[in-house]
Amino acid sequence: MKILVAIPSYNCEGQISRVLAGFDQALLNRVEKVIVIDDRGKDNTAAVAQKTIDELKLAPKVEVVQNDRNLGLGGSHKMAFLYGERMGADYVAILHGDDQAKTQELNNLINVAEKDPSLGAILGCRFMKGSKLSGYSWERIWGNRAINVVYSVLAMRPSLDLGSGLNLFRLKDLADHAYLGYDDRMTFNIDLLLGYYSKKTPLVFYPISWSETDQVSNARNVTIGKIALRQLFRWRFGLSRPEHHEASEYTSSPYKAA
Ligand SMILES: Nc1nc2c(ncn2[C@@H]2O[C@H](COP(=O)(O)OP(=O)(O)OP(=O)(O)O)[C@@H](O)[C@H]2O)c(=O)[nH]1
Ligand SMILES: [Mg+2]
Repeated sequence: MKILVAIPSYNCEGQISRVLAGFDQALLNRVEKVIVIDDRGKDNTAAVAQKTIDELKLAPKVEVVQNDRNLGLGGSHKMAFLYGERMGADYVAILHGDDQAKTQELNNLINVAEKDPSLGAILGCRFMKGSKLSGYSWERIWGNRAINVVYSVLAMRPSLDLGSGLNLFRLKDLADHAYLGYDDRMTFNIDLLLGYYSKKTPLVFYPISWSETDQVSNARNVTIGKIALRQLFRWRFGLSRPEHHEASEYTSSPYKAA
């Protein structure tokens, strides 16, 4: 089981060290490679990540790459999936660079994939039995829960989280590159989930911890909520409109410290 861990990071200089400190030798032994993806934010995420890698002696398994332009959260997923494909990985794990998830809980998702290799995705879930939320506003909790109910009813499948910051994806189920047509911004995971539903890809939700401490929130909840409902209704009535994108748009380069 060859796993690439990708850490999409945009203005995460204050959190990325904590995320990287979560990679102990035992976890590193379970993965092939870890890339911190600096998505061209305005801060020193890449330099701070590189300094942490040097201090914790995480190289060569852990390295920093910079997207060749700001690709967005969705675009960063696409870049990571293509990167994983090129290196012959079986799975890509996505871990947000803002330390809202717990790096060590990646072990739990890998355990599930090892137990059941037929699963196409193991999705970290913030809103189920066993999930641990801290510092997360009740508006966001109930806003997410409400949309999850609407999704579960219309998709007729339990939809317990539309996109957390800790997930494990099997590349075999993504070989059709349908994801290239998905949103490049904050609702990529929603398009991906609906795509899995269309393809009847076996997937599970797994409880994770999720915290809000010193992160700068970029997510515009109401806007994302509206897009989530619009995407669901388009999907339900067969009116989904994939965007036209080429794989060549999603490239990155190894980070070179100045
Ligand atoms: N906002 C934003 N985030 C990006 C971008 N590229 C990568 N990311 C990363 O995508 C992840 C999710 O973005 P967040 O803004 O934290 O969104 P969120 O976690 O859904 O919302 P919060 O709970 O407010 O943090 C973070 O790790 C970001 O660093 C980008 O272009 N814009
Ligand atoms: Mg976040």
